[in-house]
Amino acid sequence: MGKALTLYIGNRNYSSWSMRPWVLMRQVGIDFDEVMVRFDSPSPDSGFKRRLAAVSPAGKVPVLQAVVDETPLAIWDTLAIAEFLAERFAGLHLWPAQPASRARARSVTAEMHSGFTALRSRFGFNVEASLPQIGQRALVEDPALRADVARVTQLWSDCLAVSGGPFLFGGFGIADAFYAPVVLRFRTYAVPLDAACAAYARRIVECVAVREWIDAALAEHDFLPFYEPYRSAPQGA
Ligand SMILES: N[C@@H](CCC(=O)N[C@@H](CS)C(=O)NCC(=O)O)C(=O)O
Repeated sequence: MGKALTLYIGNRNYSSWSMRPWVLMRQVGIDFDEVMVRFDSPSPDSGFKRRLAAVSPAGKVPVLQAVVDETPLAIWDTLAIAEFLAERFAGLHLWPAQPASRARARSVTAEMHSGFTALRSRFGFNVEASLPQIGQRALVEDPALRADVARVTQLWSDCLAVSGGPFLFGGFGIADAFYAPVVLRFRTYAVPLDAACAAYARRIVECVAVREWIDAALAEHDFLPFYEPYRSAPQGA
């Protein structure tokens, strides 16, 4: 029998948004089925779009299929999915229990969800790739990218100083899941980090769920040129 929750995701190597709810649920022990809808082309009538149209009108991953009041419901967009999970699994404290911490956690999560456009466009999500030279050049060339990186690291440092760690608000929660793909971007493009941020990035990569995501991404061996502005072939090919 299927599980009560089904998460639709894209290719692990390329889909940073899919990674967020997947890692969140896996890391805190929420049981779910997974369906991968593989990206095949950027075109509006791609196989990806056609398959996803049957699940969600937004045509993007991730989508969480749930049953609410005995009725099947598709919840799309990472923030809506995170909020739904926080309500349904209130005992897991996916948001911090204390109101001021919760407001801060919501702020940094929303900041990730709606911002950091330079970081997202210059440092495309690519788990398998190692692009230190591209990373260095982009940081030298692009002040908006430098500002995004500085803001992320300042935010991590501030949260860790207040909470005492090991994660942004103490235990692993929604805010950490939202920044986990940023940790992997920093790895791909070898962004230099101070000791506190490097230690946080290491703790994220050592999370069982993040490790699983990385291992599965490496096993995909997909190469989709429209997601690869910096390479014409995978490393070692
Ligand atoms: N705001 C959305 C963004 C979702 C998103 O952009 N998903 C990408 C994959 S990471 C996607 O489905 N792209 C395929 C497309 O737009 O055709 C969220 O938070 O879930």
